[in-house]
Amino acid sequence: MPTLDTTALPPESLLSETLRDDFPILQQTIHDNKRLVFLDSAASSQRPRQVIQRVQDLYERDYANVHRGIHVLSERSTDAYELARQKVQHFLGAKQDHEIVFTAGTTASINAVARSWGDANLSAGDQILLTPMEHHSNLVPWFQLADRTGALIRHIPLTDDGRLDLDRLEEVLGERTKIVAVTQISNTLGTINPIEEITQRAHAAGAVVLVDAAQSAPHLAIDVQKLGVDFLALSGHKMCGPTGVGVLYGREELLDAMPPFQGGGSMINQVRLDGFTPTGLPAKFEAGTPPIAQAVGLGAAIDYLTAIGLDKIARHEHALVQYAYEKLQGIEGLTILGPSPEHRAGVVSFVLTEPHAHDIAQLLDLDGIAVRAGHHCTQPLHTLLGIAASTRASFYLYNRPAEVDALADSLGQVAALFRPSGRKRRRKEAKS
Ligand code: C6P
Repeated sequence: MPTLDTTALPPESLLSETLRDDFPILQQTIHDNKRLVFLDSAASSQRPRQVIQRVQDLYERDYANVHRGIHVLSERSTDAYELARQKVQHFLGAKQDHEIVFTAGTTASINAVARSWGDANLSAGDQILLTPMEHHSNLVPWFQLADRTGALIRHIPLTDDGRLDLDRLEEVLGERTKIVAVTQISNTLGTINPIEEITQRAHAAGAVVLVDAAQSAPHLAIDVQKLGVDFLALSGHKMCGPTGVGVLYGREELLDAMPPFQGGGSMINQVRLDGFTPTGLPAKFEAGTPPIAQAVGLGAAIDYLTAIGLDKIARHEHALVQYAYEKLQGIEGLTILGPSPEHRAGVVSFVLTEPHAHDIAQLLDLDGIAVRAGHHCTQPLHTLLGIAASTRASFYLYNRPAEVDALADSLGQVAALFRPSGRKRRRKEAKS
């Protein structure tokens, strides 16, 4: 029998029970009438009716290309698109709306900075400071930049429990460090990193700071001015918004000095037969037709999240994670990756002695539970931890304590099935 921690009590839900009704996709059953338990929001969240409806309304009433036509629909569409930019500005606490650039997502935003700011500011021997817990999107663009410029990659070491070891920051942060690129929340360990402290120390050393907010913007209140960050990247699809849209926030003076990273329509002031002059912010960085409906949908997602309150969402998820941590720890053979709940957000990755992460995910799926398995695009971190893969449950505002119970029950059964006694039973069942 699984050894579950039966003493852990479910937290009282801090969010309204009816909020879950906003998400039509969560109302279904799968695999012979099993209620869908969606614990894969770190990969991509679900979206509420309010967001779906807003995008549909735009397409049905107001849609046209933006900043181009002198006609009613183009004006309405442009107003909706620019209003979305202002919503992002307020959501992030940015000083100016033109510090908000719409991109295709976090990956696109980080690549843009590495290409545009990086190529203009780095040369051989300069240093790029990263961390071992970064997503590949916050590693590979910097490796490519290092290849182009001869810059060197450094890493902030980790503590044994999966936090950044800032006591050792001075070992890797020096006068040749040009940029510190760090995630605010690890998509694998769930660790919440102290961005304000990192930014202060990086600035004191003369480096700029880019924050990967793919996993934090959906879950906690962000104020870029208070944090002091220079660049910040996020994805709409992880925060109840549509796919295909993301944000690059950059401080005005940095964005102003950067060359455009793509050329085409909209980003020019004047084009001649032999050249061009770029226009100002933010259009300089939005070449071509932008993700109009997606940006408007992201604006609706921001309205939705702020009406509930990011602090309330963060507290709700923290209570779920605390509960999941207590319950899963009671499963024999299960190891949770990363720090204790007080240092983590709504992500719980784990390994079982047996079976492999992919098999665990498949067995959970048969019980209606959606989790992610693999290296979660953090291969260097998994290598550092000495594992090839892990299974990850991630929580969002629509998850409930009963879903943690379902996860723990199902996992307990998977673990029991693969213990030596369970294996004997499986062999017997296979023979009969
Ligand atoms: N992580 C996950 O399952 P895009 O794909 O551009 O929207 O986001 C990339 C990205 C960047 N940084 C972090 C910390 C992330 O978690 C992600 C996306 C997903 O963990 C898909 S791999």
